Amino acid sequence: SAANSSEVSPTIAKETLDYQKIYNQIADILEDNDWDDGSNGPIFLRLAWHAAGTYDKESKTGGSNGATMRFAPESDHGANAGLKHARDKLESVKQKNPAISYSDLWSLAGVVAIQEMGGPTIPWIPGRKDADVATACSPDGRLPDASQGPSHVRDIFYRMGFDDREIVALVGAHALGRCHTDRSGYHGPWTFSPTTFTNSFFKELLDRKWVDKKWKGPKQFVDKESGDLMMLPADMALLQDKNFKVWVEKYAKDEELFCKDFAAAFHKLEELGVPRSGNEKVYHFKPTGEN
Ligand code: ZEM
Repeated sequence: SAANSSEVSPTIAKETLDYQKIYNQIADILEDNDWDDGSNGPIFLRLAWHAAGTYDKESKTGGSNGATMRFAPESDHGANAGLKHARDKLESVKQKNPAISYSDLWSLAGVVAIQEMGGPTIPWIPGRKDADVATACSPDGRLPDASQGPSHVRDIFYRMGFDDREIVALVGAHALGRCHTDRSGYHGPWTFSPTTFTNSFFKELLDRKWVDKKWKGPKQFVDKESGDLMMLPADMALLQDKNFKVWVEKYAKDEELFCKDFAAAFHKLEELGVPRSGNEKVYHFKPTGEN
């Protein structure tokens, strides 16, 4: 209320956090992982994406502000299976920096993951506030369903406010990480370099012959030649739709363009639903290799 805000003492300096230091602390635990491909980078990125990708531009609900995935029912949504590993892993950084909100911590972890795995610099702005009640949880069904095709993918990302070009750029994150049968039910990595940020998702998608995987699991694709790589039905949507495919082809040819478009789209994703005045300081972090 107005009365409350006027009671805030101007003599109490607002705590300023050293975000590069927190960035470095997250970078320090990135390889504290002895399963998967030896990196928490991909799952930190998936956490940041699932926190933000619940945004609905019409109702202006969802998004990374609030960190509502800490609470059931959102923590139990099928799409979020496995993300507890990432939330728990980041707890040590929260303990060292109690003043950072979980919502800032998770979105910053997405930036650290991308940059430390060799991706572009992602501009980042702090100031997200955690919701303290579970009633603020996003409804289930806002994140994309991997079993669906182009129109579903488009509907989901248009709801957040993205266009076709941004959609394709964002899904290029599937250069990183893998699917886990005990989480999503799908299996395998998209690329042979799942801990390095490259445009290889688009190259593999275009260049390989993709066939139905013969197994008892959900419908997915496997590359005919090696049998080691995978695509989700929703990944194949980017080839099936001609307006998506234009961008798959551009990004497969031009990694610099992909990195530039991805950085802008990912920054936009992390800003969805976060109240801003326009005067905020924008941070550009140095990868730890350059400190
Ligand atoms: Zn993903 N993603 N994603 N994604 N994703 C998975 C894993 C990862 C979709 C999807 O269903 C799945 C974006 C878009 C879309 C990452 C980042 C981003 C998995 C496997 C599935 C099923 C989960 C598991 O089993 O562990 C669909 C349908 C998408 C849109 C059409 C966007 C956008 C992303 C970031 C910008 C990442 C990094 C992973 C790997 C996680 C890991 O643990 O290795």
